[in-house]
Formats: sequence, C-alpha cells, structure tokens
Amino acid sequence: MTRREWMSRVGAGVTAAALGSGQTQEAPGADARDADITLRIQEVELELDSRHSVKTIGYNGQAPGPLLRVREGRSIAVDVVNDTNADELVHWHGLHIPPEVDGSHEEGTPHVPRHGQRRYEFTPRPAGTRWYHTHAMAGRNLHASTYTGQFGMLIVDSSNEPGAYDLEVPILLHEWDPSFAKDGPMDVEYKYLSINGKMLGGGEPIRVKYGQRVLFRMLNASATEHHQLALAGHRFRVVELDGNVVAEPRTVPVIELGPGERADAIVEMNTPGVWILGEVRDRQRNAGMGIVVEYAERGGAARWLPAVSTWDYRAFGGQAIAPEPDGRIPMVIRQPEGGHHWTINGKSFPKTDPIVVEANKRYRMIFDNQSAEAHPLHLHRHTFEITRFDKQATSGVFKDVVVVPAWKQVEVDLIANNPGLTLFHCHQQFHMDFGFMALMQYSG
Ligand SMILES: [Cu+2]
Repeated sequence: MTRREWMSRVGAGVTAAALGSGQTQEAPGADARDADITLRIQEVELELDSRHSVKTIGYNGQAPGPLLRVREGRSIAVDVVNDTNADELVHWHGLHIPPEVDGSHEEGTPHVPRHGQRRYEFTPRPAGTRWYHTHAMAGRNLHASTYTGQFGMLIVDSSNEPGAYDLEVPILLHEWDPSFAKDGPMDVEYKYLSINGKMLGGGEPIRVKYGQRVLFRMLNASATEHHQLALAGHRFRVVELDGNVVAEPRTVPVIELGPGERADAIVEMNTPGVWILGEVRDRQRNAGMGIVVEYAERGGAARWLPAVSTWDYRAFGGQAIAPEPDGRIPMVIRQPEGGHHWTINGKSFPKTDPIVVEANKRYRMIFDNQSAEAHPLHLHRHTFEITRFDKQATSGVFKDVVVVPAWKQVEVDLIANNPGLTLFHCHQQFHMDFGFMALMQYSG
C-alpha cells in the first residue's frame, strides 16, 4: 500500500482531528488555471482550550495553517491573500526553489502587499516534511512574524514511499502571548504553549489502537524556543530529520528540536493506556505543551512519566568520510558585550560579508559559537550534511537547520546546486532580526 493510499484511508481523518479545522489541500492537475492552494493571511481568534484564547494572525482562519500536501516535482500555484495591515512573505522552508518565490525579502522575493495578493508558483522538491511560515521581520514587535500563528506543515510526497506505518500524526509546537521578561529585557517569554494550536487537554486526543505503527511528524514552529518531547510509556524511532532520511534510524526516549527543526519518528503502540505526548520540562508542559494519546477502549486521566534526553545528532550519523571541500566558510558567532546585536565574523546584517560560492562545488561551513546560547542555523534553498559536531566527524545527517550549542563548533557541507541569492540566518527570530543573517551568492 502506498503512503497516498494510507492517507486517503486513515491519514486525512487523523490530520483533520489533530489540527482541529485543518485540512489537506490537494494539488489538482497541472492544467488547472485556478490556484492549487489559497492561503489567506488574516486575524484569528484561537481557542487554546475552553478557558484560554488568544488573538493572533493565521492562515485561512486557523493556526496552525492547513496541512498542505503536494507531490514532489509537480508544479503548483499558491495564491496568498493578505488581509492584514502589514506586507507579508511566505517562506517554503526546506524546498529547493528559486529566490523569487522562496519568501525571503533579502533574496528578492516580492512582498505580498497589505490588503493585496500575490501568486507563488514553484515545483516542490525534495520530498519530505517541510513547512511554510511568514518571513517578515518582527524586531521588537512581538505581535508580528513567527510570534504569530503564521505557520503550517507542508508534506512533499514522492512517488515511491514505502508507507511502513498505519497512521500519520503531525505535531506542531508553538507559544502564545509573548512579552519581554522583566528581569531580562531582551528575553521573550510566553504565557501559553500548545501542540497543534491547543493546550494540553484542550483538544481532541490522538486516538490509536494497540499494535499500530504511528508516524509522528514533529515541527518546532516556535519563534525563539528549543523544545524536548517525549511520549510517556513509549519510545520514538527517528527515521528522518528535517524531512530527510537519516543514515542510522535510532530509538530514543526524547526528541529535541530547535526553532525550525523537524523530526519524523515511528512509535509502536504497544503500551495500552492514556498517555501524554509533551514537553519533558514540567513548566513547559504545564503551560500547555502536550497532547493526549488515547488507546481504543481505554479511559481515565492521561499519565505522564519523566524522561531523560540522550539527544545527539551523531547517533543518527554514519562513518563515511566527507570528500575534501572546494572551499571553507568559517563563521564565528558572537554577541558583543552590552548589546543585543549578533555578529558573524564581527559584522551584523546587512553588513555581514557575503558568502560567495561557485555552482556545483562543495563547501564546508564551519560554525564557531562563541556565545552562551544555542543557535538554530538555517540555510535557505539548500540542504546540508553535518560532517563534524563538537570535534567528532559524522555523516549522513542531512538538514536545513542545525543547532549549534553554546561554545561549540559544528561543521556542515553543502553542494552549491541551486544558483541565486540564498539567505543564511539564525532561526531564533530575535537573533535574526538583530543582525544574525548573511547572504550567500553564486559567482560567475
Ligand atoms: Cu541565534
């Protein structure tokens, strides 16, 4: 049975349940003149549970936005209608598409004008768990950009998926009602946390049956926060990171995701009961970051069990030796004392040095984090391979976001195979808005 058939039998119902009013928007034939997908950016009153709701900006009257499912290699047209008072951009995170439609102002993508609309046309690739989100700048405005509900999952299906699972469940993390911390005026804190737009207990449970294999597609759509997830009574077999198959699938108790990262994991449903899938840290889970997983014919209060993280990208890597790169791109990351700007090699965007590459050559980005914070570093329009993590070589873990821990070094290799301006930045919104960006450009 193909993945597509699974989806039509069970998956569509599951995703609709997990995302509330969410629904898959299928791309019809390429000859259709109407848009395949329409996204309307508009204000949303999001009910987190029966006692809490927030006003935010979302897509098509919901947050998260609709789960989009498209076919790899089949061109689509997306009409984005902007009902808000601010110019917007939709970034297709993880896709290898041209800068004109990638959704980055810095790369030259035109805005979707306030109270206007714009069509994005592109051919989705590569296959995997991708996502879409606003790429507007927020600065100190915590009611803009990725602080809002402008995010959703985008699944790019290939024609030859094995489909070795019975059920597919998206898990999207986000926080709401942000403010600046009183004791640290540059730290953002949040009142409510959610999975799939609901606080723990506020939405429908994920309903499973004994013996099922469930594929969880997890996305950290937070503007600023790193998260750790566990499913009480169960373990995750991680098969993909950022939507890309890993060299060595491994079973782990806890999955860690920086802002922008995804993990796809299969769970064998072999411990009947009513359980919590949620943030490992009590404070985060109690603020709403959890969802109930309920076996058929089981009832009672949902149980939580503490879990300890063993997370390490290298666990999913192989032993292959990376070829010598054609060029090395060292990047030293610092936050000069007393300021809140970030620097790459001593400069803040837009003054950061351009990263110049030649088409079809291999480059090694060498990240040296000289700061006390972990940074989720994202390269647009390309996929990179982690080749060294904290002084240890690794291979076969392909990503578009890599978390570089405080005071550590990480190296990634990329093949420059998608000419055009390409944005590199920290996915922590408050970091990217304060200088932590650079542009990669192709020479000749
Ligand atoms: Cu950062």
